[in-house]
Amino acid sequence: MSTSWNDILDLGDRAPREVPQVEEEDSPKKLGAFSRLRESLSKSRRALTEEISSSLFDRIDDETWERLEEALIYADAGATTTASVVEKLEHEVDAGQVPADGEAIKARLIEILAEIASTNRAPINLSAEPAVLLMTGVNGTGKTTTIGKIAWHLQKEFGLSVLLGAADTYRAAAAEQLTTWAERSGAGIVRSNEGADPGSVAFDTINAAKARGSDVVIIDTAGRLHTQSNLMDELGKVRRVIEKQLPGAPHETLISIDATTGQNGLRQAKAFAEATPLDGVVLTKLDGTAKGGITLAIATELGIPVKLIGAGEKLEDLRPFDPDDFAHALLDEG
Ligand SMILES: Nc1nc2c(ncn2[C@@H]2O[C@H](COP(=O)(O)OP(=O)(O)OP(=O)(O)O)[C@@H](O)[C@H]2O)c(=O)[nH]1
Ligand SMILES: [Mg+2]
Repeated sequence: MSTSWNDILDLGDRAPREVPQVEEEDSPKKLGAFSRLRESLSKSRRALTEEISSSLFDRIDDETWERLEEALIYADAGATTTASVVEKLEHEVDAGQVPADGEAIKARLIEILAEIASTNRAPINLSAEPAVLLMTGVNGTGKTTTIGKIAWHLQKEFGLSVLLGAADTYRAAAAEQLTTWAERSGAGIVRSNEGADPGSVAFDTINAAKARGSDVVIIDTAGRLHTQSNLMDELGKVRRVIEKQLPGAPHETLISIDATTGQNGLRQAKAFAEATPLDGVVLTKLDGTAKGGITLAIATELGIPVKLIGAGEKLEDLRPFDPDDFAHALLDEG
């Protein structure tokens, strides 16, 4: 079973609301969504499947394991993950735990990859009232777009009231972009002038949410400042303001990682993880890369679960991450 939006969101005790059937133009076409995703992931798939066809395991010798290793490295799974996957599979085949048969080995490989991708799996915690989601990540990785899409789902599909906070005051167009998404999704927005203190925007947003009784607050942050340490300091400040205004918040901190940047994206995430606790990853731009294996490296090296994946710029292209589907899609197995 695929992971649905219902599965990936922990909405706590909120009573389900009567949500009118969405019939807008931009309503995700439910039936087409999965096949679209598979199509978008085709580059990642091709990369691995060209190497890892069933015939790879027809004759099992050292070269088999070397080729599997190369394929995983090429797909950006990273050296640590690759070594542990290949070692495990080779051991199980040698020990006779997995029959020395191409299909059986491939099936076990998919299982192992899905297990890794399930590391620390947890839903997005929006159970508090109001729930605060803090969005972080390097510039251009898809923070604002992702916020817009999440807000859309929460408002239109779950009938929740969402308030966005434009705490990216560094870039002039940032608040504009977020406002467009607020209008589209029916969310409210709190914004200030360019150059304003991001902490004060976060402060005002939480206060407004409390006053209005909003269900969910989503805070957008800058992805670039003069220096990396400025960025991390500012993020820490915004977080502290949120915490002070609403003890226990932020309840969920997500980082967006651009899958096309591969191991570099992983390094960025490590730097963020040192500066602020992270609860989950949004892996974007999977449509533009052959390297979806970065999901596995994130799980092994950061221990932070991928919760959402973006495989395109349209609303329906942001999907809950499903480890099992992902492992199958990587190896092109239905
Ligand atoms: N192809 C593709 N493009 C995406 C995806 N997600 C976001 N984008 C595009 O990436 C670009 C940057 O996205 P933003 O949401 O503005 O990124 P950001 O992290 O907010 O960037 P800053 O505000 O500069 O820090 C936009 O053109 C998005 O449409 C995706 O999954 N696939
Ligand atoms: Mg942005």
